[in-house]
Amino acid sequence: MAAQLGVMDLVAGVEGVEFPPGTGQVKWASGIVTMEPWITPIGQDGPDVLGVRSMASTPDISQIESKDSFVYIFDIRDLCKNIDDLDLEDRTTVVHLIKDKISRGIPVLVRGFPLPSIEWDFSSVNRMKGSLLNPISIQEARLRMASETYTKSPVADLHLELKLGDFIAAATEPDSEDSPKMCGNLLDSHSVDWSAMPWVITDINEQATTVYQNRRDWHIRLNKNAEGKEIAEPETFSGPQSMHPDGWQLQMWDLFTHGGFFTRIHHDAAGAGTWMAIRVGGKMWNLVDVSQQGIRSRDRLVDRFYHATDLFTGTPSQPVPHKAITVCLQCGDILIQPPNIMHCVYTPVKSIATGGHFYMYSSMHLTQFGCRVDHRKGGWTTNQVHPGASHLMINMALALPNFSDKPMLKVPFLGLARLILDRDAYEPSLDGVGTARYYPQDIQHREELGELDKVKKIIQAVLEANNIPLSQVDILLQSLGRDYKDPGDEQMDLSCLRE
Ligand SMILES: O=C(O)CCC(=O)C(=O)O
Ligand SMILES: [Fe+2]
Repeated sequence: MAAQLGVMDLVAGVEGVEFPPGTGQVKWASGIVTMEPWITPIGQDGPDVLGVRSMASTPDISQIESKDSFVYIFDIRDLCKNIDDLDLEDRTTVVHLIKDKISRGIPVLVRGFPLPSIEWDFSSVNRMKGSLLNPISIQEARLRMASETYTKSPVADLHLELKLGDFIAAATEPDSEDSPKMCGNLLDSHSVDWSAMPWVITDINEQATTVYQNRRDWHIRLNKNAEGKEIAEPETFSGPQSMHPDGWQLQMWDLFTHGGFFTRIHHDAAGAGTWMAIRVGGKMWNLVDVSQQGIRSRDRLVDRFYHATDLFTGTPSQPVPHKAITVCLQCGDILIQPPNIMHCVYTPVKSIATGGHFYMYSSMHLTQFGCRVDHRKGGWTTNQVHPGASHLMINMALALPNFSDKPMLKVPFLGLARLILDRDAYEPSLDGVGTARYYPQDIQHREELGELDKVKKIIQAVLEANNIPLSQVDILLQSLGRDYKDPGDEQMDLSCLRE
């Protein structure tokens, strides 16, 4: 695929190879032409085709003046003297800029950021993932079409199990009666090779920093014997020692996607920020900024996120005030999404992307709202549950004394306070699938409970030192920021945590 002068050819050589002969094409607002999704009901345009045509008609980022855009774009080479030998001053400037935008709910597109090159072939994927025989579970477009009617009914299973190598081969296998072609997406296969973690991301992974800072703590609640007496346990290990694997796996993963796969509109789960870098191929990425205009209540805003799930589906929806923009992501691009940004994605050629989730103190008000959306409507608005996420948030609160010498914004702090103090109000809803249940003896559960005792004290001490009564936290959180995305500029004084 050529990526010259910003014009990508996304159709050359794919018909009859990645796409069955006769697949239609669609022209996007930027002029880029791609193949349409080829999984459709016989003789009609299916929901994926309608969704992609609707995406294609939204303005392209290149057509919007930067002052009118809700996405912030820069080329890394314009902000750094030498990207091959980066100095701390440039690194600090860039990271500060990204954190500032993300904390305001503004997606950032970094261009010109080279990552180690890989290919969609057996040897490259074998090196990345260690085996082509490993079983994987993919989302498959034909199964989804069969299971989902794009009405608000529960989604039946759209997953298919196969070997990684067979999935890689299937991208270019022809459609035949004996073996129908598949169109799949392997999401969130956590990264083994971390060499492609961009430094702009390492420096915003604050959840990882805090797990390090808490390495000497021990807060595990002790088990009790039959008489209710605590059973002593040696503090053999210190620090968070029972992290759910998801807590580190969510940090970096690889996405392998067949040409023609459409991911419908969603926001990423657990109030996480997300980064995404293209390694092979490209993606048409539609960012949707749901507006709070005209409403004050956060619950009504949650309803807007719910109704926004009808956008780009070909199904009429309740009107949802929003802005939408298309970005054609290609190699060298890193898209960094704040929590809550809704997006739908079309992959017009076989692609590999590396990405991950992150949490930052300065965007905790966005995380708090995102978790609230998941709690009320998660079964519709998102495609994931992150069982490791709440322990990461607890770790961020636990590490607060380490930040008592740095500025801490008030609105994001209040977001974190709510997540900790009123945890049940933020449990993700799985719409009938059931919620995560732990055995009380489970070390992970006992550690979270012990840590919660501690972090509640930390949060309450800070609130008290800043003269904020508990009853005011939610009220302040909703009214201090003009928009739910606004972190404000008021600071919280953490000096009471110095000792
Ligand atoms: O690439 C895709 O199809 C979807 C990616 C995405 O939105 C996600 O991983 O959350
Ligand atoms: Fe997503």
